[in-house]
Amino acid sequence: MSRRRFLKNLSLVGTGLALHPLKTSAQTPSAAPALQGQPRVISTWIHGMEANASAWSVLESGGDALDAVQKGVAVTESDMNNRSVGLAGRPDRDGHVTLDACIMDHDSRCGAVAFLEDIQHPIDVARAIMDRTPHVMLVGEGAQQWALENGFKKVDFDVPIPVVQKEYEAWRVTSEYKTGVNVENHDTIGMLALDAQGRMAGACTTSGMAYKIRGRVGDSPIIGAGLFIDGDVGGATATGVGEAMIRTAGAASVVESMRRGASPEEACYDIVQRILKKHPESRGIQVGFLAMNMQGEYGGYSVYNGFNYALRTQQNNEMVDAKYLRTWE
Ligand code: SD4
Repeated sequence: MSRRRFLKNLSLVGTGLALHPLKTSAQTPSAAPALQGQPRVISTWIHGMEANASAWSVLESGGDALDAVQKGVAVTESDMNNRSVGLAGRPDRDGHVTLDACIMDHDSRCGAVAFLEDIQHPIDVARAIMDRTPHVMLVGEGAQQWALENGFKKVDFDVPIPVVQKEYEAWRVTSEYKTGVNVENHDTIGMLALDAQGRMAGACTTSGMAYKIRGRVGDSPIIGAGLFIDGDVGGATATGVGEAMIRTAGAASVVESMRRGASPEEACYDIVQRILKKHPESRGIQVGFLAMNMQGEYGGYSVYNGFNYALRTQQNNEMVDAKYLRTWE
């Protein structure tokens, strides 16, 4: 099975290269260490270290993975230096910061909020929608109205924050819009946690692509695109250009690959391959996936180099470089 998958994947790499003669550094997936029976948490990018620390405080005291991921990503939402998660993020092209988030557990319970303004913790709103409504997702004005009726408050500082407003005004001079994700704007946080009782949960939160069209919603609040958990199999989350994840039901596809026997890293590799196949003009499009199965194996894979994730277990507290297909030119 493993060898067949590997050969099949290699032939896809070949096809991709023939169509798109980009510089490639395709790396072969390998099995991550299994850590059965112990809690663990992984999350996207360097800010994941701090977010994991908060999630870990829940996990190490025997807490619920769902509480852990909510508490973990809320740290990044509060970070006033983060330009693509939370209210210190960059605005849309009309100057409004709009937030997207979702949360999901091993029982397929989930909540999501999109196009939300002026509320500091969209992940808490997503959790509240999950816990207190018969729905999965609320958006925009209606989401804000529901949140205010349910105990959330609007922040009392200026949004965009002054430094971001200044940058935005400079951007407006040219108003050049690129959907790229690069070293300056790759900060969405996606987190997956497995607790000591073997329950898995995930969370994803973002202010989305900088200077997007007003009303644009990416993958991050969409169950199945930016995040998916199935308690029989495992979970996956994504970062990068959200349109690519939505077009391929990215996170759900990763979970389905694991269901068919792929390791987490192989499953992430599969979806990265599929995205390239479906996106002939994929030059400069970065996407990165993280996955974990119910046995505690984990892995990641991205289109371009540079994607990394934070790992916290009883033994580890470190950044891991994901494998990738291509290097930036
Ligand atoms: C989006 N996926 O809104 C998000 C952006 C992102 O790292 O992940 N940036 O498309």
